[in-house]
Amino acid sequence: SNDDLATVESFVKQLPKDENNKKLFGAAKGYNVVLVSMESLQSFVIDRRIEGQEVTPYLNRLIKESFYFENFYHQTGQGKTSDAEFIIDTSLFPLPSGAVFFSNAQNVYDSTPNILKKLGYYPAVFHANNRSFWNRGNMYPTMGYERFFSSSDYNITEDNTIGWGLNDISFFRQSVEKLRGLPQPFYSKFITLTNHYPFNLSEKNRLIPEYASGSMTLNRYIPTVRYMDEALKIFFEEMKSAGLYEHSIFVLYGDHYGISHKHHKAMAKLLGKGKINWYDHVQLQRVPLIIHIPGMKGKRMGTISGQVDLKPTLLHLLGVNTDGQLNFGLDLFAGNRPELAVLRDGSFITDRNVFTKNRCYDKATGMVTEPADCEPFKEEAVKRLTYSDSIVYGDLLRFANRAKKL
Ligand code: GP9
Ligand code: MN
Repeated sequence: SNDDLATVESFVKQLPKDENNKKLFGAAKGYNVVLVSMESLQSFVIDRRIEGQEVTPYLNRLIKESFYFENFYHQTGQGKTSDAEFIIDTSLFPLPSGAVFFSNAQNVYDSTPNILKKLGYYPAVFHANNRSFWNRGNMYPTMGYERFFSSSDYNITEDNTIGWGLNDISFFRQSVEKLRGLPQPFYSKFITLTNHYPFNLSEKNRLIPEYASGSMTLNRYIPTVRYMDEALKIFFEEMKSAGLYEHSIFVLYGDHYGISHKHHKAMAKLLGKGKINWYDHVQLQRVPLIIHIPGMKGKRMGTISGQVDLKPTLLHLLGVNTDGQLNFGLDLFAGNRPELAVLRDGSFITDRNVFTKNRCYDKATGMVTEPADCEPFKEEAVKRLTYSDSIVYGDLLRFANRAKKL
C-alpha cells in the first residue's frame, strides 16, 4: 500500500546521499549506451596468466583505458543472469529465492530503460536464446525494452553453435549488423552465452589450453573465458568499423560466479593458496566492472561496490538526475560513498571486514575476528535487503508518483 511505500521511501531517503562527482556528471551525455553481460565472469581471471598465457588479454588491455572496479560484487540469487539484469536496470535487489523475472514480471519498475525512453532513447536487448527462456519475453517490455533480438532473429547453424547456442563471436558480429539499423541514441544490452557452465568448447575453438586440476569445470572454464575475451575484442572492432564506437559508453559486467564452492580445492591451486575458506569464497564473488568512455583515460578503482550501484552511476554519467528514485545503490564515483556491499545471501563486505555465514572476518588476514567489528553493519545490511524485497513483493512502485508518470 501507500503506507508501505512511505516506509521504504523514508529508509531510502536516509541512505547516504551521493555527493555527486561533478567532473563526471554528464560525461557521456547523449551517448549511446552499450551494456554487456559477461556470462559467469569472475574477477580472479583478470590480469591472470596460466602457464604464461593471459586468460583475458583483451579485457586487460581495455581496462587500462577504462574505469575498472576491482572490488565490485555480484548480488545475484537463484535468478542468475536474469537477476543481474534486474539489479543493473533497477538498483533493487533480486529476490531471496526464485527469480523476479518469473514471479514479478508485471510489476511497475523505475528501470533505466523506462527512464531513458522518456528522454528519447531507444532501449533494445540482444540475446540469442528463446524469448520464453527466463520469461524474458514478458519481463523485457515491463523493464522498458522496445525490442528484444532473440534466437529467431539470428542465423544459428550447427557451425556457429557452441554449448548453449550461438557462439559469442558470431553473436556479436550479427548483433552489430542489427544495431546499425536502430534509432540513436540507443540503450542496448548484449548477453553473452559461450562462457556458460559446463564450459564446453571443442579443441579447434580453444585459444588457450584447459587448466590442469582436479576440477573439470575449472579446467574448462579457462578456455571458454578466453574465447569470450576474443569475442569482446571482435565486438569492439566491429563497433568501430560500424562507426558506433565514438559516441557510445560501454559498461561491461560479470553477471555472477561461474565456479561454485564445490571447486574450492582446484581454485586454491589456481590462486596459489593453501586453502580456501568462506572469507575467500566471498572475495571470489567479485565480478569485473568496466566502464569505458571513448577518449577518457579512466582509472583503477578500489571502491567496495555491487551491481545495485550501476543504475545511479550510469544515469549520472549520462547527465540524468536521480533525485526521488528508490535506488538501493549509490553512484560509484560519489566522493562520500560508504564502503559497504551487501550480497543476496546476507553476506557483506566493508573496507575492513567480510561478514558471512555468521562470522566476521578481518580483511587484512582473511581470518575470523571479533563479531563486534561487523556488528555496526549487520542491521543495515538486512534492512537494505528486506526493504528492497518489500518493493518487489508488494509492487510498491505502482504507488510512486514518479513511476505513474513513466
Ligand atoms: C541464458 C542465460 C544464461 O539465457 O540466462 O543462463 P544463466 O546464467 O542464467 O543460467
Ligand atoms: Mn549467467
